[in-house]
Amino acid sequence: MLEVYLDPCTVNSRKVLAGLDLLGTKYHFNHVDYFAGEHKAVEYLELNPMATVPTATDGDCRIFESNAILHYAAELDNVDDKYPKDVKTRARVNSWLLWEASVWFPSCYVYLFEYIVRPLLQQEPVQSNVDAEAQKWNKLAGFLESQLSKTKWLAGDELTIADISIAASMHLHAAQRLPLDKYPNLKRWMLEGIEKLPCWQKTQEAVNKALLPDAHVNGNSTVRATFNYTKDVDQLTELYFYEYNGVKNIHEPGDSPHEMAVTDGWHRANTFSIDKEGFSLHEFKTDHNKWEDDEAIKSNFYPEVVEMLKQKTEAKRILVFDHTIRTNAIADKKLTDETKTSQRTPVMLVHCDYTAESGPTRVRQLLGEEADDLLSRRVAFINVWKPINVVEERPLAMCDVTSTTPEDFFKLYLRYRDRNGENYVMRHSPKHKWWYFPKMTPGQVILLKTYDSEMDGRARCLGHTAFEDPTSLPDAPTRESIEIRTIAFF
Ligand SMILES: N[C@@H](CCC(=O)N[C@@H](CS)C(=O)NCC(=O)O)C(=O)O
Repeated sequence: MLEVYLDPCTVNSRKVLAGLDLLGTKYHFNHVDYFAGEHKAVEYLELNPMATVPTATDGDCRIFESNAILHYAAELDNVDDKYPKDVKTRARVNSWLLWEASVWFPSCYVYLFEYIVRPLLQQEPVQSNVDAEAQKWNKLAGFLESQLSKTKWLAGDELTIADISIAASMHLHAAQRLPLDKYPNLKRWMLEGIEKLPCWQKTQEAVNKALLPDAHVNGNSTVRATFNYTKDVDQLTELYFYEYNGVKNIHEPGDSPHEMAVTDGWHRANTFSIDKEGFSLHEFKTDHNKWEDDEAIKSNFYPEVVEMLKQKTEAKRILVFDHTIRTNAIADKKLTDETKTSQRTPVMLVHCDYTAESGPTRVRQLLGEEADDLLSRRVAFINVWKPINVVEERPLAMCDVTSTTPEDFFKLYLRYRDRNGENYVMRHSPKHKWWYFPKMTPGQVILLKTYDSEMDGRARCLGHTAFEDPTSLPDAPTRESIEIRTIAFF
């Protein structure tokens, strides 16, 4: 069986999926998550050291070029019409396939990158890059136009894999802003030929979902909910974790509730990064299921978290130092109850777990003599948030760091009987952009950056909170989740 390794939203992967469908080839699909960088992971590099998708294998045969995968499949299944054996027709098909890989794909990719990839990365398109490519792209499009003014498909009057190959590079032609109106035959071939093919239509949805976020943001994907910000008053903001009768007029956090829009992040789930937005979402499977057993969590689950984080962050060392299980089964317990247990109710307060001071302090508390050396290099605190059941109520929301400024954060002093701590709470700003992942499953985790020593413009501090989702059903099962606190040393 042919094994294919690819991400259906990328140009050359889509080419292979649509092409294999057209050829009727059976294959086994292996998802390589491009936006999560899985094509750069060690296991994938063993398969394809060029770190590009797609790759295919058949037994000991490895094929690392998308067009070669289609050649192979056509030969394997002896599909004579889509990759004709007739020498002259085959030469025409091969010419287009080689032309596609060497000049057409690189030229169309400039448009794809500037108008689709950059906006996904929240960057402005660099128009001068498109302008510099335009003359070449128009020359290439003119060549296609001339062929398609003579024949229905590229290699003649029959559809071949050459058509799928050439179409893949321009698969998002509208969003790529390719000037097709100037090329009526090319446009006719694409809109009335390619886009009507079942193999093409079947492969469209994955592309739209990953690359055209706005096409999927509909009225239902943004809800309005109350977020508990804190008023910045002329007084310290404090939270006592014990009954301290001697203190009067304490300014407690969470006294500035605001209704905010919170957007479903699933349509671009693969694109969030802990260094940019301050959080990221990943698939993460574990066999561990003894969530009531703290010792088992430490001995079985912590090591899996360490491995996953090493892979996702490229940190040299990961220290997992505690965890909290959140469940409403203990909802009657006040947030400030004195308790040694690791079980708490979801926190309904916009906050970030560390401040610029408390991050390094925590490293010193936990690592003693090693701390000075470790703190001389980059250190980041990353929380790993994992549902234990499907999240049907009180989801976690993240305040996109690109919508915040350092001035939005101020200190909350945490008063314990035997020590003081501090974290950040946030003042409200209408500029804040909130994200959440409704119905997130136990097979997924969110990484939250709660401190970073690096001050080069990357995300340092992520405001987050649980919130009451107004769309949750009244009888929705209680949300249960685990949050693991870690430090990454670089
Ligand atoms: N000529 C190769 C090109 C493969 C290629 O460049 N794939 C892109 C995705 S469409 C990729 O994996 N790029 C790697 C990267 O962006 O890091 C083929 O046709 O398979």
